[in-house]
Parts: sequence; structure tokens; C-alpha cells
Amino acid sequence: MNDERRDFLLAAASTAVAATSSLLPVALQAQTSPSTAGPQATAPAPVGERTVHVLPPLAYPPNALEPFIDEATMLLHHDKHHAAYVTNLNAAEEALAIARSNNDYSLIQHWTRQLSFNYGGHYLHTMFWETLRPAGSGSEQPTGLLMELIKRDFGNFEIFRAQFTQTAIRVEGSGWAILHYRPVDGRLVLLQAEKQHDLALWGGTPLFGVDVWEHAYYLTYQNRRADYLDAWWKVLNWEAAAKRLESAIK
Ligand code: MN3
Repeated sequence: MNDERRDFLLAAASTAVAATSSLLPVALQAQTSPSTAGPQATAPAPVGERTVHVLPPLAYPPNALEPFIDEATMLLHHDKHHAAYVTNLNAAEEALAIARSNNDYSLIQHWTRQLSFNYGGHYLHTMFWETLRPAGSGSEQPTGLLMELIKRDFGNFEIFRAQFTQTAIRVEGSGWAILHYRPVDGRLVLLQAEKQHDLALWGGTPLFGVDVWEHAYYLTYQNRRADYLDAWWKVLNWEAAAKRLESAIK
């Protein structure tokens, strides 16, 4: 990135930016039904068509993150857990369409909760796979604008990493630690998410996060969540996180 471009991005990040981009990962771009080539999910589907969400394939083999994240965990996590969120998201949206056509909203609370929970799972897991890479195949620390914003908003990388790790360790039950870009003031914000949809940051864009549900680590690490987090840092894809930041700022 040249200096002019960096100055521009820094200025954009440190002043209020009315960014409305939802920064949907490419893999989250869904197909509409019937099966014409789907528009991006950010574009509204034609009236009467329902989005059919699809499980994105992993961009690397399921054993590519070993020994830090084992193949069996990856297969269960992606092929079973994430797939179930996609299935249940589609089911919730179909049920809501049926409710509309029947003018029967007796189960509206159930189905909207299902929509929120399963969309949260689909979105976060898609981001999770996208922001991992085999150990040693990329930079060990953030670079460029992402590193500059981390230093500005947290002090330095070590402080940021300590806060992120503690945020993840102290999630009660099932949830995530997630770094967000907050467009109203261009700051980076670290939050816990409970389950995969509670405590979201309205309008913020998740840049990367770590899944601390037990299904993400229990086969290898049992109750040692801190050991899992040490391993996860080694396979975090900083280049992918930086790309998400640039898209969020645009
Ligand atoms: Mn999970």
C-alpha cells in the first residue's frame, strides 16, 4: 500500500464513516431459488424468491491446520455443525415464508430466533474458515493498516493479544471472541458473543473471531481452552483479516 492510500485509509478509519457495507464473505454469497446463478446476497432477491444458503467449502484440506486444529475436529465442525446451521437457516426462512402465505404467525418467536441463531452460526463459521490458514504460511502478526489500528486502539499488539485471549477464555458457556470494525468512529472493538448471535455489535463488521464452543476444540484440548487459543493464534490468517478491514472501510 502506498503512503497516500494508507493516509487516506487511516483518515477514513479515524473519522466517522457512514459505511453500510455488510462485508459478506465471498463464500457467504448465496444462491436464490430457483437455481439461476445467484446474485450476491447483498442484493435483494426478486420478490417471491427465497435465498438458498449454501455451505461454503473449505479453502484448504481439513488436515491443513494440524497439529494445531486436528482433522477430525475440522470435519465435524465444518461438515456437521456448520452444515446444520445452513440447513436450519434455510428451514427458518422457509417457515417464515409459509407463515406469511398462511397469515399464521403463532410460531413467529420461534422462527425468528432460529433465523438469528442459525444465520449467526453461518456467518461466523464462514468468517472463521476464511481467516484460518496452515501454520507458517503467512505473517505471524498483523501488518499494514490493521496493525496501525490495533496499535492506535489497544496500545500495542501484545496488549491486544492479551485482551483478545482473555476475552475468549472468559466466554461463559458457548460463544466467540470477535474483533469488530465500528464504522461510526472507525475504531476496533473487541467483544464476546454468547452462542453465535447474542451481544452482536449493531452496524459493526466482524474482522475475525475465535469459536470457543467446546465442539471447536474438545477432541484435542478437552477443557484446556487456553491451550486451544495458543494453537489458534498460530493458524490465524492475518492477510484475510486485513482484507476484511479494507472492505469494511470502503
Ligand atoms: Mn462452531
